[in-house]
Amino acid sequence: MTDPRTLAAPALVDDLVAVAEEVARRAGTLAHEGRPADLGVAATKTSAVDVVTAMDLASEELLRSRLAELRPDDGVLGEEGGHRAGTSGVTWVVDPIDGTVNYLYGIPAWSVSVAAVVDDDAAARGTAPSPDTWTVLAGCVHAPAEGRTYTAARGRGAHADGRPLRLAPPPPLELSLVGTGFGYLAARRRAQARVLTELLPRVRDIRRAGSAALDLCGVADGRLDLYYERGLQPWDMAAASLVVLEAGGAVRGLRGAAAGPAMTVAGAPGGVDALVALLEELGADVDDAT
Ligand code: LIP
Repeated sequence: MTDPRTLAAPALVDDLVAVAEEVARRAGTLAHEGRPADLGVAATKTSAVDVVTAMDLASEELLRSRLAELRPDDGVLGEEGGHRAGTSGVTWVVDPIDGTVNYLYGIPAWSVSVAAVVDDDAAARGTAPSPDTWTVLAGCVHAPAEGRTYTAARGRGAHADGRPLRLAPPPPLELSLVGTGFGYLAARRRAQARVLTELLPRVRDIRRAGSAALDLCGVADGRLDLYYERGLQPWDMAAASLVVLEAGGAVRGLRGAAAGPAMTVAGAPGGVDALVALLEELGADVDDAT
């Protein structure tokens, strides 16, 4: 049994966040400085618009090899390479390029996301760690093209380029700037568009930046008041969810569930309560049939 309290000991989480930042910066430098002028789509996943570039693959390969050097007994769960279990109780959850479409189009809003988690339930099941049962111990979201780096260690606070982050009290929903994102499948996007149509008149405005990790970090540093998205993968949200929590925010799902693929809502606690209630009323955690 991995006691998160032991693994969350200050000395360990400080070590883990230092490793997270070191490897995220290395992969970010590779992707930012090594981006080829003729970058194209190397492969697609769930649809023709769910793309992978050669740099996604190269970034994850670098993350995995450096983590193996620094933390050889830990597991890894990555967007492109899947899950490899470890023996230490710690698993690294990595997104080599979050915001791949932005990266492909030369839009700077993309990031490398690296988190260290423990998840005894998943280990007992022999499965990859999951947002509904994991404890995130440390994380880094590094956005080299935007010149921003977010870090968080459990119980040790969240920082943006070394500056401590603390959420302000939330504005009322009608004065809130709300971030969101959309899936890659038409049936989901149709349902998401309907929810957006109902939500837009009831908030200050909407922003769709294209990187969940940077959207979540935007909540922590005040560039957004709230964020919601249906369909996030564990690697999209692992590190940035800790940044929000350590900045005093809340990260939740709907109907009492933990944040995860069904729905992720983030912001100051009172603001999250109001948005969750509205998203539940709108049935925002359901897709169209086809
Ligand atoms: C992206 C997310 C974004 C979402 C996109 C995509 P990827 O992750 O960060 O919030 O709206 O559809 O899932 O695929 O670029 O790693």
